[in-house]
Amino acid sequence: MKNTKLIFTALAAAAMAFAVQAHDHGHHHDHGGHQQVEFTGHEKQLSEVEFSRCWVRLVPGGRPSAAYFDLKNTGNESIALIGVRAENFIDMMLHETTVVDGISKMGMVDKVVLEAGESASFEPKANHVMLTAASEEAVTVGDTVTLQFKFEGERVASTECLVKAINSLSFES
Ligand SMILES: [Cu+2]
Repeated sequence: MKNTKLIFTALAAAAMAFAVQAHDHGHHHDHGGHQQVEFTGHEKQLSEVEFSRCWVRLVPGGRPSAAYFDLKNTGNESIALIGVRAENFIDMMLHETTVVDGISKMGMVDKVVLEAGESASFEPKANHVMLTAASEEAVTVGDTVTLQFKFEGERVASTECLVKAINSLSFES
């Protein structure tokens, strides 16, 4: 009986440690069973999309960082962003932040659809790419990293992103 109690205590401690870690980003994590999108390497280039002002807010210590950018569908058909990856980063996910009853929550986004000509901004307190540096040495403030995005229809596009310090608020500041 005593052993059972010990196991429960250990589980509770682990759950709390995760909650504390998630809170460092200022949100609550909800990863409810979503799969990360696979990149096969056989995708075709999507040229009808334009990325700009991409930057990464680098959080040290193996904790999740976030990437922000603007994108525009420059084509005549709708496009759907479904995944992202970058060298030297792990656990990359499309996320959105929503505020419910004054509490900021974060959850996975399956896809972001842009109609022809439409633009979208990934920015603090809204949509963002969650990503974690593969190691303390892998990514440094001032680096330029390439984010590769996957779209429905086996298409990919990429953009260069500036790695900025944890206290940065936007691409410019
Ligand atoms: Cu997030």
